[in-house]
Amino acid sequence: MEIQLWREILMPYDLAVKELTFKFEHLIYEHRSKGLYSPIEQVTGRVKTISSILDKAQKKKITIDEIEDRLVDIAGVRIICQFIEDIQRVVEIIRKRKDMTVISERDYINHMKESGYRSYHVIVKYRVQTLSGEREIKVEIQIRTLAMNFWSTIEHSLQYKYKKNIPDHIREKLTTAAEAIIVLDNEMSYVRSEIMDAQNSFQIQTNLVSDILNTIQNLYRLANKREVMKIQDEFYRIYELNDLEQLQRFGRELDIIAEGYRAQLLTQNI
Ligand code: 0O2
Repeated sequence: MEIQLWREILMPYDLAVKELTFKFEHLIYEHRSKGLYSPIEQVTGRVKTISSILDKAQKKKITIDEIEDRLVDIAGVRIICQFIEDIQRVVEIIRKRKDMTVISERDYINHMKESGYRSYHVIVKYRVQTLSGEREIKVEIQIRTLAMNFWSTIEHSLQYKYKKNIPDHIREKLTTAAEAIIVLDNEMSYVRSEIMDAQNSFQIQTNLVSDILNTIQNLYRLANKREVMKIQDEFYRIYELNDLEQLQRFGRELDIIAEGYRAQLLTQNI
């Protein structure tokens, strides 16, 4: 098949990967802007290269005509979570979504592959709109922890280096490392609530500081400059105390002050 034709075939897959990557990234944004812990830490996506598609088709004895139907990972999205518990939360989110339909799931976390590979795979159908109309694309979503991703990235590079024939002594090391990853993920689960609390309060503080700075900036247009500078100095003083409760109280008081100035301006304009 001509390269140009391949490019055309892969175009809707590229669109599906871009749209889904954006949508999952937006979920991170939504969680964080509400001061909530996001079960998704990072999202990446890729369209399989033509040579990798042909290699896989050859290995699985799939003819060129059958490729789009039978290769389910031409479009791939990878979702990285911090903790093993987050993976099921992400799977639930995917199952509930109206813009994609789950076709199948594979749990390589509870059923680790012989290689030591662990990840949760969900194959979904996803519709994209292209110049030639609507297309339904299969996308493989791989969901794994940061630690699982570390292992599989290294192992994938070694598979590539050794053309899938990784020497035994390296295989053994990879098996030991895979076991260490299981221990690491379990250990991290124990401290999950501690870490989540710390991250949540950090996110709440970040959002709060950004709101306070916006309000102060707006006050410069409404109020006397000297008074706003006094408010600003008070903000710096409280910020340095590193006490979220005091910062929240300051934020509430500032809102009342800003509201007062806005009301004053309205009465002046009547
Ligand atoms: P690439 O280069 O990542 O695209 P099957 O349906 O069982 O006949 P298939 O279709 O390979 O076989 O499905 P499977 O086993 O679920 O694998 C799908 C993808 O998961 C692979 O795609 C890899 O991305 C990843 N994967 C599966 N097993 C391993 C493993 O042992 N090590 C690593 N690092 N990744 C794995 P590709 O096309 O093999 O590779």
